[in-house]
Amino acid sequence: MGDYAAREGDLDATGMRFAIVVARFNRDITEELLDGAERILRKHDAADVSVLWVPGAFESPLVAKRLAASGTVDAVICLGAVIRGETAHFEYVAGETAAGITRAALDTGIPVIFGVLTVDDREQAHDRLGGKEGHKGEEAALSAIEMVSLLRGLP
Ligand code: INI
Repeated sequence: MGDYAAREGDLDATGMRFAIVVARFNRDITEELLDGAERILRKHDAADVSVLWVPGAFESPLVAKRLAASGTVDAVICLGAVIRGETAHFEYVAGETAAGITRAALDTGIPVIFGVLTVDDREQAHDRLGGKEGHKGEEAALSAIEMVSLLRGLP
């Protein structure tokens, strides 16, 4: 077994600082994602949580990258909702948002979490807000805490 075999981050967010970048587009949905993420960060004793609103999910990578590079946060959580049935350019918005979020994390070395729902319709979105598919805002926050913890233990 190697040095890093079976290593996992834990969920103690004590002292951790987070930024949440949340899209105003489909705000009824993204506010619920935000509520879930904030609830989890509070529950796990995060030291600081800043919330930044952007017009749509497409704008989130730039803000996420700026924050991640600033040295002021340990992780960034991007929240948004892109609904296939309501946009002809779903693939562009969803795909470029995902690519940009990935790039922000890899360019900065800071976890940037993809908490963007990419769904066919509103019903599927609600299934992911505490319905049968869990709560994606809560899950995004848990992923952020775990990634900060894991990276702190790596060289
Ligand atoms: N932005 C979203 O966050 N979700 C969507 O479903 C969406 N649709 O349907 O188009 C959307 N578009 C706006 C986009 O994110 C940008 O704000 C806009 O293109 C300006 O750059």
